[in-house]
Amino acid sequence: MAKTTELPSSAGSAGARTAEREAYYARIHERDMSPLWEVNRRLVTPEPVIDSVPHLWDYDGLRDTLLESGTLITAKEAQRRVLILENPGLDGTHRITESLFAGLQLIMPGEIAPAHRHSPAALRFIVEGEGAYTAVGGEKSSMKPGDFIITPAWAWHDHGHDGDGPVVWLDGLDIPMVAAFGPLFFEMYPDDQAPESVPPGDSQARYGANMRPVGEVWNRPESPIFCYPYERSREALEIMRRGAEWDPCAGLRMTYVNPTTGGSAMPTISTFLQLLPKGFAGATYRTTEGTVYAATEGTGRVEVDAAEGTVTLAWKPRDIFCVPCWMPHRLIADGDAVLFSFSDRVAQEKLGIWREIRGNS
Ligand code: 1HN
Repeated sequence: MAKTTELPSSAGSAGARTAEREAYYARIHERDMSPLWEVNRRLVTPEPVIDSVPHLWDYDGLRDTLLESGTLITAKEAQRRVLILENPGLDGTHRITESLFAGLQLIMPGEIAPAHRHSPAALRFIVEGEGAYTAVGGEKSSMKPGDFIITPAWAWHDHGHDGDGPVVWLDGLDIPMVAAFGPLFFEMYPDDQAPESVPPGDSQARYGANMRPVGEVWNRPESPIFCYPYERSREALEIMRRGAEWDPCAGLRMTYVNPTTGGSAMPTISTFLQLLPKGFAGATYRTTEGTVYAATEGTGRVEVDAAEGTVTLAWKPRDIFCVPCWMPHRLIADGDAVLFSFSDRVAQEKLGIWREIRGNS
């Protein structure tokens, strides 16, 4: 087999490149080895070297183009009619941050996106339209703007649309994380839709009413609730704001939880909803998690201190933007504003690598 590793270049080298050393490197290369001391400064850098860049997808600007895909290909043909949000710094590698995939999915009235399952886990955050539904593990859930829906790893799922007008949602998947480990699996269901085996609302009734069925064991890593309606999450923020406990960096930020553990609703992706009050000017915040934001209410901007200088992304409802790993940033709101977001925080926490710096210290 051809060797894919390169001989180390002199950049990042620890010592002088003598002819004797070079000859040695060539010899060990033939034996599928390389000298750590020649590469370690690039292999493990003093600070993260991040390729993704802060970026915003302007929904009003891209909406016509997204809807055009509905005239080009059916949901069934495409399986999933998704426009991938490609981070401009990541070279078309189908990632929005180093570890996350994101896309905007369109479904038109009467369409079905056929049932399948895959090892990456997915989340949906509904951006526009009503009347569509998703079925996960045999349970149907309607989709309304602002709802957050989980499709766990390896769960059968299909989507459909019985209403009028286009329905669009943001898909977030942990594909790059799963790919880094290797075990990508995908399987089509033999029919377009898996049978409805559970009445709609069943998981909400079992686990979403501050109770749980006595004697029932839930030992899966994701939340047994797979739809978190916007109405309820938004109301929580509205009631909590009366306490005025504003976090200097994040305003009022809540994370979606698995009610059986109190931990993250998804095992690999953290999910959040936050309220920034009118005139909020956040303190500088820096975290190792790359974050994807979906703006739902109000307008504002984020200032991100990237390597090339400060980038300002001005957002309005339905815009999607991302803030990469370890870039200091500040959130600023004009009027009251609400942001949904997701990141790889919970995965990093499990690996013991998550960090944050609050303020300028
Ligand atoms: C997928 O199955 C969905 O089920 C959305 O809606 C986006 C991106 C890559 C691979 C599978 C869906 C996806 C996906």
